[in-house]
Amino acid sequence: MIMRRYQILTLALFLCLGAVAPRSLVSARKHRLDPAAYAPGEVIIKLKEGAPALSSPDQASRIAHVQTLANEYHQLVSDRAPEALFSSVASGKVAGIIAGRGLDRIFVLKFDPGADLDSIIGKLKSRGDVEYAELNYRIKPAILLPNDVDFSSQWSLLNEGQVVGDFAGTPNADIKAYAAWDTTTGSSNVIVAVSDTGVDISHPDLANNIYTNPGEIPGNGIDDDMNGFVDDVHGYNVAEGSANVSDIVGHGTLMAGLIGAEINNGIGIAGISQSKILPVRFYRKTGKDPGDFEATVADAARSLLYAIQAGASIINASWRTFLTPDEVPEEFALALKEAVSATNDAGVLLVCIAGNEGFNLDYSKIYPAAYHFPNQIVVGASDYNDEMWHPAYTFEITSGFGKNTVDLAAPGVGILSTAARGNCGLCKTSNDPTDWYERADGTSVSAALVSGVAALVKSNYPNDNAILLKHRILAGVDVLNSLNDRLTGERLLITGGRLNAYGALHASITISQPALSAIKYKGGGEKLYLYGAGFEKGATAVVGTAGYPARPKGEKFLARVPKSAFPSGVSVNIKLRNPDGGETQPIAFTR
Ligand SMILES: [Ca+2]
Ligand SMILES: [Ca+2]
Ligand SMILES: [Ca+2]
Repeated sequence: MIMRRYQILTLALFLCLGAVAPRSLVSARKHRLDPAAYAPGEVIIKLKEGAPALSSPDQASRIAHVQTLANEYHQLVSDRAPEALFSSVASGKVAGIIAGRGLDRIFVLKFDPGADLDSIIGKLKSRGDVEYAELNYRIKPAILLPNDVDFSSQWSLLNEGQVVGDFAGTPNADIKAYAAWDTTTGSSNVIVAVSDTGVDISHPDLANNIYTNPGEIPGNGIDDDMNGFVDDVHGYNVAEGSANVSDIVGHGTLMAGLIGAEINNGIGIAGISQSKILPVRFYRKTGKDPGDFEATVADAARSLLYAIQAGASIINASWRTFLTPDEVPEEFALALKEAVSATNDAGVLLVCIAGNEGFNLDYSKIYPAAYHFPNQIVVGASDYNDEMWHPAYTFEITSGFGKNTVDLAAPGVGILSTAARGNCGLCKTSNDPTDWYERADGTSVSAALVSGVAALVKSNYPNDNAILLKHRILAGVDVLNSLNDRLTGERLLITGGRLNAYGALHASITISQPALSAIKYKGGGEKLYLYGAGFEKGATAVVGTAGYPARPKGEKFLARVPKSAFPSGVSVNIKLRNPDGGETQPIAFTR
């Protein structure tokens, strides 16, 4: 007995140290990055507004200018020209957001892989025309641990206490999907982007629920709908600029099945919402081996922008930056942060993972989870007993957590989903369709379940913006003591709860009700003034479908909005959105 108590105390001390230590390590180690954490020879720069390199109107000469700029510091390798973060000229809401955030001023410079990037970045930062310069960090999908345990049902959707692996589950430790489906099984008008390693779009349990771009003719080499992407019929491959969204790892196909595998088709599994899956692949293959693939922050940022452009309401982002928390520099991955802020501007829900390393995200920052934009929802993994995902017989936790950072938990252990077919890490080579499924563990899985529930909620409340969807999901959770720290009883999650699909559909939420009485636009200064009542700090001016940060200026709020958001003679709806998701009625405005 005494021995046992001693062990528990030791563990408790260890856990405390684990929670506190990373802060000091951040400053001590910030310059000793693992070379695997960033793309060799690549630097992301954002130029300041009015930088001479931007003066040329066409993209090719801008790129040439940027190359000249880079050449001042290092001889570029000739076959690796700089790339604009967004090479194509997008239209509609993305154009407004890109201009508003200055995302069109971001470029990826390509130096010799052996170049001293620290020194180059230092010099670039000291220039008057450079807003920031940083490494192009790598991204990884949350490691999935394929789980061969054979059990017959999808316990996460309905848990009747069945045996899961070596353990009996707890009845009702599930997300109440069956109850939710009495209300809705999801609308095909809702698009969920799977920002990932690709999706096997011909999988028989997915094919009918894959998004089809109505304006694009496949395979003719023409951008028929003029959205800036050639032949993007079923999503897009932003890493390679092609229509090939096939899954090179198998991760994205698992996510797609959890969100939207076809229900009642007599095969396989039931996805949560019968909505449309938009594959956005941002990983590229780097060799023939199934493990040869990679992606960077620039690729991930492009995937988020493509998803907005294509009209997604929800983006499943089951990936994180490659760094370990003790390597996180203070000003880290600003280009990714700006792309995430663009998803917030666009009012798209971004579902993020808490990671599979047991980090306390309040201290150990992984991204995009730790950015804290209002449209982000951060998900940890729970098990079939409604405890945080943990190894058997220990007090450790495998799931990321954080009572100020991680919103909720969702099932993430032994979850069955669709497997991609072919030669890739998690792919199936069998010809038997009943084999085209796989069990997996991880916060990736948990995030996908939240994305599926978000799609159900959006189907039921089509006018909800991302923040309201998030409110409903968080208000609907089952708050459970079993999710708290098993030693101290302390909360590990913001809500202290596990996802509940039925709860999300039926929760009542209270939001602010701001009122817009007038607007004024001064095109010369790109200033939009909003007058009214009930505006709150952190509000967004929504122009058409694009959002721009609005700040208090005396009694009114001011947003900087480019003239391009107001095409001359065209009526545009303007409203204000508070950080809690409450929106004013729109005012129609014609410049
Ligand atoms: Ca197109
Ligand atoms: Ca085409
Ligand atoms: Ca099915």
